Amino acid sequence: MTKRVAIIGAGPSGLAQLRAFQSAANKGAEIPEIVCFEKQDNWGGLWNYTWRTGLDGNGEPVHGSMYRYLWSNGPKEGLEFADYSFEEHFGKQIASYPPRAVLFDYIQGRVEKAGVRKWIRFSTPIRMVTYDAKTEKFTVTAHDLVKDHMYSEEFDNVIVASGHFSTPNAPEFPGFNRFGGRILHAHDFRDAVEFKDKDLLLIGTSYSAEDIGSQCWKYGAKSITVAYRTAPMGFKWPDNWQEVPILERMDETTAYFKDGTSKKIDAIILCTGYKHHFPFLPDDLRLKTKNRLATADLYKGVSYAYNPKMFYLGMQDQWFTFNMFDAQAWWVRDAIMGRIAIPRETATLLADVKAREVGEDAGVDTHDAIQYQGDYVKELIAETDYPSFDVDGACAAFFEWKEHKKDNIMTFRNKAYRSVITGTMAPIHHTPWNEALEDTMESYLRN
Ligand code: FAD
Ligand code: NA7
Repeated sequence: MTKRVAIIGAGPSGLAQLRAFQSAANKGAEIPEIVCFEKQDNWGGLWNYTWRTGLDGNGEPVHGSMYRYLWSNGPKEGLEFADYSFEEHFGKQIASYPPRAVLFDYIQGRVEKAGVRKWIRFSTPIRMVTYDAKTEKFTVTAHDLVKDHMYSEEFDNVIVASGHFSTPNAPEFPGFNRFGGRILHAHDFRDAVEFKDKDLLLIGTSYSAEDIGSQCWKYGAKSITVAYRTAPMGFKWPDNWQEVPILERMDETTAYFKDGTSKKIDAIILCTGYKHHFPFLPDDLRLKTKNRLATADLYKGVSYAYNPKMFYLGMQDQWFTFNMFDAQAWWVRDAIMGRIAIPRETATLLADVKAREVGEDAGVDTHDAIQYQGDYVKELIAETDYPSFDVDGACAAFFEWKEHKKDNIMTFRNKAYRSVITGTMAPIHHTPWNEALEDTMESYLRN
């Protein structure tokens, strides 16, 4: 009997998995039957933009955390697919920090070419997955939202690719109940124009705070105040931007910070990160991990140590994204197809996890973290037929990017990089990022 494999989610990770199986079939291999379940009505995961927040039209939690005007937060040369270059997709080299719509188009181009849409059941969230040790099968329960019909099917393997930047970590601060302005989490941020002429308070110091703050600054916020728990971001910010120690309390109009200072505020955005959240998984299959490079309990970063027939993609914190998901998907495909053997003993699998944690913890700075994840990508690629590419070249692009951000946080997106896949240099974008208020695909590609 042909093996059956369930993939949960058709974002970049799930699509990498579909492409991995299709590529093996293309080379003449007999592949398992693949069923990908996607709760949204289109593919692309977070890159599939929605104006919605809260619950969607079906009453499901909105997955999307991306906003209008989002441009890639790192150079595209760090995420390029090794089997599908930007030049192949766009017919020319393009600038290095594409807006969301451009990256969505690129992700979509590869899977359209591969012809894998037929494997996806859209508008179908997974409600539950169970495992029967006797039959060694998973039972996957899905909800067809179009027919409003729930059903269960059996699978030999399950691959969870449901992402982990959609369920907010949303702390409460004293006085939030009294504050008269809007309080939202980054997950619900959509359009910076809403905050034009406003005094904004952001809490958190990572990507969301940096980028949402920058968007709001670009589209005319009156001032940006960022409250940090551990340390400020420390970039050279514009004059109307300040970093302050953590918020102690709010009243109707004003924020009071730990250093005794205060500021009148119109709206608060919690840029406090996300939770790994798998409401469709029981205790024995559910990954519990912090957002880190060496995830808990995943052998080789993908195979669940307590049931190695269950896989997770893209659960790491991410410097590398699309090409790392590819490296993982090719490896998982080969494990499922018996080309790679996974050790049987749980202790051996957990020892691998421990070694990865020690490796990550040995790093002292972001340079080490980037190299660590680059080395992980290399490790997986070496074990499959995913086209090898210059991963160290991609690391070098990330190192340069970090320097550009240090030089000027509002101009780093005006820089260009060389593709590690085709060797071509990207053009400098026709308009500096802070002046490019119109960022459709048509306007971005007009180089
Ligand atoms: P997701 O993109 O989250 O896709 C998961 C999919 O699973 C979704 O389609 C979802 O609908 C589906 N799903 C979830 N639950 C279920 C269920 N129960 N049943 C069925 N389907 C389900 N990365 C970059 O490389 N560059 C960037 O500039 C960048 N910017 C980002 C900006 C923001 C605001 C965020 C939040 C992330 C950003 N990322 C960026 C990182 C992002 O995580 C990856 O680019 C990528 O989207 C991860 O892909 P994924 O498939 O693992 O997860
Ligand atoms: P991250 O990278 O997980 O960062 C979360 C930030 O929130 C980080 O600065 C934390 O501060 C801060 N945080 C978390 N909890 C609190 C509380 N209780 N109080 C104050 N500050 C807090 O999430 P992002 O949303 O920025 O980025 C996620 C992805 O989205 C990223 O990969 C990008 O691609 C886009 P800490 O430093 O721990 O003190």
